[in-house]
Amino acid sequence: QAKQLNFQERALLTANPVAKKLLNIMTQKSTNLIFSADVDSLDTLLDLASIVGPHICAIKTHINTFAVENFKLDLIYKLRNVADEQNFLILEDSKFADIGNTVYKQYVDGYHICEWADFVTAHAVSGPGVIEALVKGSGNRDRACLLIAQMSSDGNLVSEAYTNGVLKIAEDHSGFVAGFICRQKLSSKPNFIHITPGVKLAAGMGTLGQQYLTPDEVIKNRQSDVVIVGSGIYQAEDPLAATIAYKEAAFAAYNDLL
Ligand code: BMP
Repeated sequence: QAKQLNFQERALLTANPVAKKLLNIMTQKSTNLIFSADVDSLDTLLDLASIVGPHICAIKTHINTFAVENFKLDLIYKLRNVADEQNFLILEDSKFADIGNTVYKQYVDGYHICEWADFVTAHAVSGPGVIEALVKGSGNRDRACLLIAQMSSDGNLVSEAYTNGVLKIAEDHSGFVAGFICRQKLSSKPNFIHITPGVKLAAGMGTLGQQYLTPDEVIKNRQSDVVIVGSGIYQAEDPLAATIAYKEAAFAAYNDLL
């Protein structure tokens, strides 16, 4: 098997500042684990972030899932501080999918995502205008997006041709696209980071159509770079112990490939 470039080597080949930061953090902290903090409140999210922070390279949020009644946006700026102190990035999983003009408003005005999220997810279904909107909304901040190239849910409509179209758009906008949300390695270009949700230590079917793969399957067999774990951590009896278990499993699988 040909020698793979490690994260540190790939950071040197990456122009996007967020992709570079992520690759460097993964090297420094020995972790290719993103925690998907799909909890009920921003207070709980902040508590968990402080506990698992040393073991993750990024936290993934869904800012529009918190009940509006007691929503306080200032808490997300506290998360920004924790992220800076503990050296992890914030990935807001907005899955932008509209025309550029609407995406610009969602990114800049709605929840001020451009201010606090290092990177965001986007569908490419509407074409490259979504990326152009995010570039415009980012201004001179260090920002990036991940394109959703494949999905983990049962019966999803993503075809091979669609995935190939997403790759083409990413290549045409590689200054801003840091990589992909995907089920396996899709591109041999070292600057693109492959990030995979739908991960649990026990593979199988989850609730509402979610399909789980193990960290070993995702990183070693499918050669993705990073795993995203949500309920495997926040539903665990001991979220810190679970975080460490996922971190060690995913990083050992990465080391096995080198
Ligand atoms: P969990 O590990 O609890 O199944 O959470 C997975 C997370 O990843 C969720 O936040 C979900 O929105 C996200 N996700 C996914 O599960 N599959 C995809 O294809 C894309 C996602 O962003």
